[in-house]
Amino acid sequence: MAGFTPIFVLLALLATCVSSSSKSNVPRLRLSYKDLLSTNRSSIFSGHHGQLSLSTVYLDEYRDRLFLGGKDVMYSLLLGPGRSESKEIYWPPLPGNREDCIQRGKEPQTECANFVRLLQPYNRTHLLACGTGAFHPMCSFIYVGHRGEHVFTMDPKNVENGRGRVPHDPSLPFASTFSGGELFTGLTADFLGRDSVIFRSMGGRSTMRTETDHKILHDPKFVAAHLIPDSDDRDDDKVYFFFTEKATEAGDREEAIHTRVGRMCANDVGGQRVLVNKWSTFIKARLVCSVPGPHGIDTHFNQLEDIFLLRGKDVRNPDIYAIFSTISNVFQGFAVCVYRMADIREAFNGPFAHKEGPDYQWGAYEGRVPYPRPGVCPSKITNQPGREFASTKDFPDYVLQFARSHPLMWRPVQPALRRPVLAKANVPYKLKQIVVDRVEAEDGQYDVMFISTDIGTVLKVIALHGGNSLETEEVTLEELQVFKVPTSITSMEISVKRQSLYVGSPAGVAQVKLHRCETYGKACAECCLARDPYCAWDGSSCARYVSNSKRRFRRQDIRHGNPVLQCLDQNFSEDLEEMEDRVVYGAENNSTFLECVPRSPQASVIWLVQRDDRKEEVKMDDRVISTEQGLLFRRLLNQDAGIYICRSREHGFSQTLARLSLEVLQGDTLDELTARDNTGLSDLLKDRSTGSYRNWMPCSTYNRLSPIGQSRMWFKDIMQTIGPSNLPHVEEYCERMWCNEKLRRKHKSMVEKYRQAQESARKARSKSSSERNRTPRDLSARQE
Ligand SMILES: *[C@@H]1O[C@H](CO)[C@@H](O)[C@H](O)[C@H]1NC(C)=O
Ligand SMILES: *[C@@H]1O[C@H](CO)[C@@H](O)[C@H](O)[C@H]1NC(C)=O
Ligand SMILES: *[C@@H]1O[C@H](CO)[C@@H](O)[C@H](O)[C@H]1NC(C)=O
Ligand SMILES: *[C@@H]1O[C@H](CO)[C@@H](O)[C@H](O)[C@H]1NC(C)=O
Ligand SMILES: CC(=O)N[C@H]1CO[C@H](CO)[C@@H](O)[C@@H]1O
Repeated sequence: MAGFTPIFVLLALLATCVSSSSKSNVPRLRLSYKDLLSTNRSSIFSGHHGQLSLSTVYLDEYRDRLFLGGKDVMYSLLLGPGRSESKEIYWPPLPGNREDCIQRGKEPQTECANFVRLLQPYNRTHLLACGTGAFHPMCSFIYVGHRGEHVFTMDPKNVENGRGRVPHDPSLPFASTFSGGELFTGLTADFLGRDSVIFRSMGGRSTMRTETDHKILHDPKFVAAHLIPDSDDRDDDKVYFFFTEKATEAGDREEAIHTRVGRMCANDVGGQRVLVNKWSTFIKARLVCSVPGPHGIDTHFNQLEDIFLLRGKDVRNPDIYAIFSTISNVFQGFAVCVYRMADIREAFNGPFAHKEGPDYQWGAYEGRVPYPRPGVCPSKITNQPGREFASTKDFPDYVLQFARSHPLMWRPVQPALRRPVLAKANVPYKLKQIVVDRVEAEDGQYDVMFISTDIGTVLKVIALHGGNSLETEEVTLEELQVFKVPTSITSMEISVKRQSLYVGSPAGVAQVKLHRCETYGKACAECCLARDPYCAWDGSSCARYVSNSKRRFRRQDIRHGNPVLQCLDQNFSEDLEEMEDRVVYGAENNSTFLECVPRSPQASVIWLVQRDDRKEEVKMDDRVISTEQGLLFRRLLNQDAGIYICRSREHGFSQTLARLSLEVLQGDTLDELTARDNTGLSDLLKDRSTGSYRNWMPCSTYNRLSPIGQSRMWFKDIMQTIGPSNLPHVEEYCERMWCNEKLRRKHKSMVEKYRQAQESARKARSKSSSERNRTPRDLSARQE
């Protein structure tokens, strides 16, 4: 039964996609690596020596600096406008450790180096840095100076043992957060990577850890750790860990993996007789992210990939965004679920999960729960006269016994709206990291999600909720190809202050601007269709929307993207009637191509042909094919001549993209043409107004599309569809006539020489005529 579930979901997901819009999963705009660099949307830092092998990033918005940890190296980058200063610290393993690592059978390149994996602010002048130190974890303090100065130094002698703060193995996951001078870390803390544990270290208090017990942690993979206050009382502060682990409660399904949120009190100091120096307040609950399927069978996304805390004014109640995956033989799916702190707290305040004995089912614990209830912090509330629990050391033994035997809550945490805000099935990439920006727009707030993939791209997505229904509409605004080659994005930070993303991959770190409204186009309609909460039409251009600005004019329609309503009084981009016809020639019985590519892949294109005064839609068949790049005539007939109008349609809005006047050249003209000398091109093919030669065959895209190789490939594809027998011919023809730059230059220079010759002949003639003292009249008569 379980095996069927994914198929149900796949169908359900597909059904939702299809019902909203057939192209809704396609990004509105795709920007290539080159596009991003050429418009200054993105810039890349890859270290001073090429390969950075980036392993951690810490964004310091207060100091306006970005700190990077890589293989045997750390960097500090200044982020201010127009500043690109970087400083480096070389930090290899301690002497002997590299050799020891290799001797113990580890890989010299990928394991026996110091991979810096932790960079946390320590105090006003120093960062804490920890690295794997060639399987000998080590930590040190980095002097970064005060705000405004750019210093970055480390005392190489002042290095501490980093065991319990970062894993030995650079490939093993871990999560940590630094708070109140103490470091909370979830990791595997031994050489073999088997001792899974949550540690607290540094600071004045004794080191704390979890008990080694599968009930507490069962092969966990830690994803994130955050301190989230529960009330104004600092003693009530709790540290939350987000991780996946083997689900003991799933019973015989040994391989079942569940995602958890686990928490402990920051001020936990363990018990007096039981749980000495072990967490006494640790409890955990399941995080559910599932899609309801037909017949009440939900499909669960169980594997947690990343967590982002969207913090608002209320520090106690951030929204928690999570990426999940599910990977099976039948399908690979991803989902983003959002959790509210209130729901997480409710699960922790609910019943504990309980199993009476090996032959019993799991259920809710229905007996009396001891006081102080496990999971409650020693704080003002527990420290009342008569019931004085000022520290976990004061908790009675039976409380601690109950806590260690009931770490799991019975009720899982459901996402807001009880379903994902975004789901993707069988896409050719994996979702890796997420950051979210809450953006103020004309009609309310939108959470803009930036989601990175394992192929070097970042998707910018919003999820729209329908008025009264639970359905969400997912709108992918942009797909940014941040890295040139496909590479897995391993870290992503957002700076609202700088309006930038910092995107890390093994290849380096890219600074990418959150928005560039001009990219959407120069017309109100295009700006409106973009549906980007960052952008609005201000009366003359598509520009950053600022909610409190006094500008009267702002047009934006994120919910519906309806330019007809928004832009009625605004001029549409290039108006149909004003658009000049472009002349395109084709040879009878041969193939020809009318190019027309809409700016957005979400738009669909229709072709109209105008003959005399009648406009009608072009009929597609085996001979006339509509392709993504334009209209292809596989064999051109005389009656195909006419004016072709390419119109795009998007979100109920249509726009004319091109008007092309197709002329069909008959056999005789062609023979004449191809038979001509090297200049090749008869006057017939000259643009009548400018006298220059036009690129009207598919080769025209050679200059327009980038990279060039790609369009050449595409051109070949088109030619393949025409049939292999004609391929060499058509290509040769096209190359010869229109794509051969040398030929064109040669022709141009010949024309130039011809002109010069004529000019000198004219001069020679006029000179001789004046010498002979001819009358103007004679001259003119002669010229006739
Ligand atoms: C990109 O930045 C460079 C240098 O700051 C500047 O010269 C160039 O004009 C910018 N290009 C665009 C498209 O803004
Ligand atoms: C910060 O910590 C470092 C390392 O312990 C110490 O040397 C330095 O004095 C501290 N700085 C401040 C301002 O407390
Ligand atoms: C629309 O275009 C016309 C002619 O090009 C121009 O006169 C008019 O000012 C434009 N209107 C707006 C609102 O831009
Ligand atoms: C095109 O094909 C038709 C029918 O096959 C033929 O009659 C005509 O002469 C051909 N024209 C040229 C220029 O080859
Ligand atoms: C101008 C041109 O290339 N014409 C070609 C059209 O197609 C026929 C048959 O495929 C060729 O013989 C012509 O040379």
